[in-house]
Amino acid sequence: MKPTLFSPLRAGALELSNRVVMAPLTRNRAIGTVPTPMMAEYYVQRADPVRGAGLIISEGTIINPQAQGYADVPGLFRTEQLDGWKQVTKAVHAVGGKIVCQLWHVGRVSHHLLQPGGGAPVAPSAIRADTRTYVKDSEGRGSFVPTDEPRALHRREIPGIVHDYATAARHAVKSAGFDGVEIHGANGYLLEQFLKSGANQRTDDYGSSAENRARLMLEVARAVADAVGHERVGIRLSPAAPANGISEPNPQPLYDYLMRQLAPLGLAYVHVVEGATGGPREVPGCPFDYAAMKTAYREAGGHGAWMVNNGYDPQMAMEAIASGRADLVSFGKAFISMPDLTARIRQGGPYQGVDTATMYGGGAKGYIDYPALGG
Ligand code: 8OZ
Repeated sequence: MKPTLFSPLRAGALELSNRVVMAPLTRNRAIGTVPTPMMAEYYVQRADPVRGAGLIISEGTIINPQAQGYADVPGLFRTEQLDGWKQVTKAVHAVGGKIVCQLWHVGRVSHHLLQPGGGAPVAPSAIRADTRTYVKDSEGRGSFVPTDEPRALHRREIPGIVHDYATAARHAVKSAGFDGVEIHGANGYLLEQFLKSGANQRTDDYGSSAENRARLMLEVARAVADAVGHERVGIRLSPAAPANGISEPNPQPLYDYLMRQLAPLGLAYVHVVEGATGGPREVPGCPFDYAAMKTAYREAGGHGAWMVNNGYDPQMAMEAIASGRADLVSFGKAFISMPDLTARIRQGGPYQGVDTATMYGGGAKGYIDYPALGG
C-alpha cells in the first residue's frame, strides 16, 4: 500500500507517527538564550502524534556563544539553557511527541553586539554578508541592523568548532532529552558559508575545491554522528537558496559530491529546502535538479528519510509522499498558525494564515494563542 502523509515512518532511531514535520522556526522568545516555560507550551501545542507534527524540529539553537546572530535565540552550552530545553522535551514527550534540536552556528550573519566580548563575527573569509540581523540595545529595544564584516577563522580554530557541534549534540540528547539533532547546513549560515564559493575565499584545505569547501560540513556531520549515534542525526540543506547573501554559481556538482560523502554516514534523514527558503520554489538564474541530488545520495548507499520543504500546500505534500518522491514534508509558517495542522489536512481544512508581525520576538501573542480546531 502506498504511504500517505498520515502513515507512520521510522527514520533512523526516530519512530514517527505521521509524515507531517514541523520545520525549524526562529521565534526569538528565548530571553537571554534560555528556553522558557512559554516555549514548552508552544511546542507541546504542536506535538500531538495524531493531530500535530510527526516530528518537531526545534528552532535553530546556538552551539556556542560565537554562533549567535540574533537576539533571544536559545542555546545549548549553559546549564540554564539545557534545563530550559529539558522542560520542553519533557512536555513534548508527555503527550507522545517527538522533537529534535537544530544545531546552529550563524558564522558571519551576526553583529558585534551579539558576539562574546563585542568581537567580530567569525566566517571562512572576511567578506560581509549582504543581509541584516536583529539586535537589542541595553534597554531591551530591538532593531534590525546590517551584519558586521566578519574575521576569517584561523585554521587552528576550526577543530574547536567541530568539537562544539559534537558537545552541543551530546548536550541536546543526553542532558536536554531531545530525540535527536538536525545539523543546520542551510540558509547562508556558517556551514554553508564554507560550502558555497561566494563566502569562501580560503586557500587552505577548507577552501577552493568542492572537496575542501564541503570539508567542515562533513567533519561536523561525522563528529555529531559519533557523539549521539548516526541514527539520531538529520541535516538541513538549501542548495539553490540565496539566503543571507550567500551565492554559489555551480551548486549541482557541489551537492552531488556532498550527498555522496554524506551517504555512508547513515543519517536518519536529509531535509532539503527546495528553492528560496520561505520564498519561490524556483530561483531565477539558479536551476537545480533535486531528484538528481536524491539519486546521488541513494546511489552512494544513503538510506536516510528524504524530507522536503518550502511552499508545500497539502495537495503537493500528499502527492510528494504518494509518489515516493519524499518520505516526509516539513511545514514552517503553517505550523505557527495551525498547531493541529495534521488534523486539518486530514479533514481538508479549515486553514488559517500566519500573522507576520508576531513571528519574531514578543510574547504570547502570535505564539501560543493560535487555537486548535474545537479548542
Ligand atoms: C528567520 C529569521 C532568523 C533566522 C534560517 C534560522 O533561515 C533561520 C532564521 C530564519 O534558517
